[in-house]
Amino acid sequence: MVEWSAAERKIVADVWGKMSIDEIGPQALARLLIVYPWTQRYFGSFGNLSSAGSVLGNPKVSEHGKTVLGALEKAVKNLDDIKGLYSKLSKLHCDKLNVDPDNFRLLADCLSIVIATKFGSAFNPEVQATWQKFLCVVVAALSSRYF
Ligand code: HEG
Repeated sequence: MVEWSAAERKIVADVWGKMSIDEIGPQALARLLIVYPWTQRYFGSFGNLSSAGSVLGNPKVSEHGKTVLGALEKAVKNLDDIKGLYSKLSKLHCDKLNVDPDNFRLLADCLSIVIATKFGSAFNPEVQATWQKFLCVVVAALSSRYF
């Protein structure tokens, strides 16, 4: 069971409070699909992903980016049981979508880069350390069905 200090809880809530799901979600998913193009294999129904421009302008990518961040918001609000919260989602990604779990970490990294770009110096090492811990727990929870 993961322990969260009061300071860590505050940092996670503060980072989340400064984020817009509608802005950050699409950007993070688009980055994943552009920087790690093999991740496109899971999104065959999303239409044109053939260039960075088409990924960035693809409405299905934007919509799904918002869905992913919507799920992340639930984790922000349930820090003490992210594993339980994501058990069904992990099953879906593992059993049905067959997503390679390495990709969860790649998306988490893309998300951190998008946030760092947006927050600038406010995303200082202490904030990053806590945010990284949060994403680590999210990735482990989403991967739980695989192991
Ligand atoms: Mg996943 C569906 C969350 C990483 C591929 N993803 C979903 C859904 C949620 C979600 C909430 C909708 C579930 C439903 O319909 O019941 N995904 C989610 C999170 C993260 C993640 C929180 C990581 C932080 N997903 C992820 C990655 C890939 C992927 C890395 C592939 C590289 N997800 C994926 C696909 C679908 C979902 C292919 C189905 C999309 C669709 O058909 O609309």
